[in-house]
Amino acid sequence: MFDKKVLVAGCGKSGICATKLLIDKGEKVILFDENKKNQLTEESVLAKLDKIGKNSNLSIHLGSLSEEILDDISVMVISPGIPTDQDFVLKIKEKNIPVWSEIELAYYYEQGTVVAITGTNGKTTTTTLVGEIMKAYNPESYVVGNIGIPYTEQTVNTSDKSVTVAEVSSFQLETIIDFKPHVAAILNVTPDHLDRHYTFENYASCKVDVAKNQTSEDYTVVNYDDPETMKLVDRIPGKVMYFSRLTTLEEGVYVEDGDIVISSEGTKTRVLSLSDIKILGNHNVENVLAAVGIAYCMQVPISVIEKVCTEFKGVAHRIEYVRTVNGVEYYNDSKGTNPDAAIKGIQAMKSKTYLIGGGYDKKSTYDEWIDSFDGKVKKLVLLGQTATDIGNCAKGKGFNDIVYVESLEEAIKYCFENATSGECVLLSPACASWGMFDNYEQRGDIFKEIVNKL
Ligand code: UMA
Repeated sequence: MFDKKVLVAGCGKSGICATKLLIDKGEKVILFDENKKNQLTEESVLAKLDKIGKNSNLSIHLGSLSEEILDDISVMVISPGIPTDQDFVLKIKEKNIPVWSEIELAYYYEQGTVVAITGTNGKTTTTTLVGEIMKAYNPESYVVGNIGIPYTEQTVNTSDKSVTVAEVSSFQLETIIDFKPHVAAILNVTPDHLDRHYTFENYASCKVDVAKNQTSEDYTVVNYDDPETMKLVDRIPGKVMYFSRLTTLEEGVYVEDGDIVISSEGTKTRVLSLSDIKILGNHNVENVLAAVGIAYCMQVPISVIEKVCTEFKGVAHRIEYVRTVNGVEYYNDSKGTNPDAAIKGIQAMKSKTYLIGGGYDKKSTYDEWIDSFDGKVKKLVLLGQTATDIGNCAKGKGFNDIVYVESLEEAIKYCFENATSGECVLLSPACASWGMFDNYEQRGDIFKEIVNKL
């Protein structure tokens, strides 16, 4: 038990599940939200807490935090979307009140073994695939985290036999303290979320912190082909297991003669053939290689890994085929929330493409994304806060086939009226959805809904 109350910051998914967990554990909770963008009321928050309802161990504060509350707090559990330099967070830190990530709280109560997967891109696909592999081997496996299911949601279900497979973001890792996955993975690191972390170094540092509490008994699976990830390896205290799509490794998971193989302590084992993988693109080969490495470190039999990797069909919102209308293929890549992810989206297209992009401004640079158009993008249809910046960047590079629109609906309408048979329409915005949508899932769902009505 904590001596005093626990302050939970944020009434999104994370804060609500953290509160439920704490109340379940008999703690006294103050649930707080600055409530700047959404219009929360005490009633709407209570409704989100469903069974807990009005509870003598719970009080809800919306708007601003009063100083006297801070004298009665043991720890603050922070939701990932709240920047750690927000005024009220700085005040808490000044008072020497520890700030815990929501994943730290889950870990505090959790039992069983933890697998944590981070990286700029591929997290969701790899986490889903590892989750499927683990479930096939150990039915007591849970998939949680940035993937959309708060880590604290499953904590009460864990036992010493369970495995938790967590997708973890830099936002979540920024405030971990003792969080220690037995197997971690860093898939790749390219610039993202610079509006929050300010520098690439700070961002990369959050990523490698996934391994900071590991001992020599633990493993981190690392992308040998990604120079920025390789720069972080010295900071990993556990064993490192490499994976590579491009190089033959003495130890690790790699591709040889079209097969994925594991080389470990002098033994080489074939796992599956690349031609058996159903998910498209080189980036997905990397995701499978990482998943194989993680599962191997978790001592899952090769036959189970092979079977699940062969059957895996991918995840929603990631280069997801929606429908063909008048010979035009529509793809939803709403999860292309940064330029690097969006490059993978374009690379996967097989013909001339109407590309719908733009959204929330994370202070990304778009040069490499536009360079990757490589004659494949026929029209760039832009919307959202970043539309002008992207448009200017594209024009600076001599790409002038640009259309500006006000809404996703208008973007799809334009593509529908102009794309001709054999061409593709791809929603792959290179930007977060915030400002126009709640999250990338909502943006992708709305895209699919409109396309399905065409
Ligand atoms: N809030 C404040 N002050 C602030 C900012 C927010 O009070 O300065 C309040 C808001 O009013 C709101 C609440 O905090 O009520 C929202 O908290 P949140 O943004 O952490 O949202 P959650 O619903 O808890 O969702 C979070 C993750 N969101 C973010 O990291 C922004 C979800 O990741 C994650 O799926 C979920 O926890 C469960 O773990 C989404 C995401 O966009 C998918 N992640 C980023 C990404 O993938 O690039 C990192």
